[in-house]
Amino acid sequence: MKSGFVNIFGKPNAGKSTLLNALIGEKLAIVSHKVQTTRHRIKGIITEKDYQVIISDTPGIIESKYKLHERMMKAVKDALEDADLALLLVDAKEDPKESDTIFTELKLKVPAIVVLNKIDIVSQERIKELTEFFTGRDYCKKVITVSATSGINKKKFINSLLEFLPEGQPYYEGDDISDLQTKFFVGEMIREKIYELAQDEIPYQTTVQIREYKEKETLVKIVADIIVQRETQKVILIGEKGSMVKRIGTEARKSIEAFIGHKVFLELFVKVKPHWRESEAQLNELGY
Ligand SMILES: Nc1nc2c(ncn2[C@@H]2O[C@H](COP(=O)(O)OP(=O)(O)OP(=O)(O)O)[C@@H](O)[C@H]2O)c(=O)[nH]1
Ligand SMILES: [Mg+2]
Repeated sequence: MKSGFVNIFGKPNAGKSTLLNALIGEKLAIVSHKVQTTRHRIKGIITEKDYQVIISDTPGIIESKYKLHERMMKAVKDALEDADLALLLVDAKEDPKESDTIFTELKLKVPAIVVLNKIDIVSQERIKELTEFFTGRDYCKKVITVSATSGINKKKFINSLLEFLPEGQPYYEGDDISDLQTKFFVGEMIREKIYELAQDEIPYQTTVQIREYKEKETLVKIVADIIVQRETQKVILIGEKGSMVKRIGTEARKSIEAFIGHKVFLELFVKVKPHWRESEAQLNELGY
């Protein structure tokens, strides 16, 4: 059988997480209109009779400003190392030169497919122009065009990857669709609502730590800390009479219930940990 790692790379906001979700058919990775949403490598596993494809979403490639960024770029580097095939995702609305520079600097040792995304919001002319731009680049074996939000023909997409994957044994047994635990996804779903509801810099200064995850008879009880860097951010995230954290909690609970298929009781606390993004010890403890 064909078996291998197909890892997605690209600038922040290109739609990497949206593409992973579309291919797996489950919401594994959180998505937002803000940049730098994804902070970890997230694997989705597709197992069929004659192939196993492990698709990885990665953080958008950026210059590191904080230790947190360094951890994010380490996730990208790890994914570069074990890839059998790279999917280089491009936002069709954006200037292709920036992506081209990034892809060249990756110095890929494996074949790569350039995937032009968001073709639903550009003209045919533009798609043609971009296809020509990337065709013939050293790193590019072929160009595929998609709209990750408008539905992808999964079978056709996966089939176009298989020719680049080696013959081998499956890496994962059973019918799991990811290697990560439910707890991770729960934290991410809370973080997604913060990206949706909090303004400006706050999402970037925030992380989530799950303190308790208990399966009871009728529901799952989850206690989580929303961690920020400053007292002022804590005040904003709590909101007037707790309105903000309540809204985050309600929205996140709905996503979590849909994901685990169980009723959930979710309790959120907002805590300050100054400079958590800069501390190796805290980043370790917070799962980065
Ligand atoms: N119109 C349109 N929007 C899209 C498409 N794919 C993704 N988006 C939107 O683009 C934004 C970014 O999507 P993400 O999947 O979070 O992007 P990402 O590459 O994972 O971003 P980071 O995690 O920050 O690196 C979201 O608002 C998506 O809804 C598409 O095909 N068409
Ligand atoms: Mg993402």
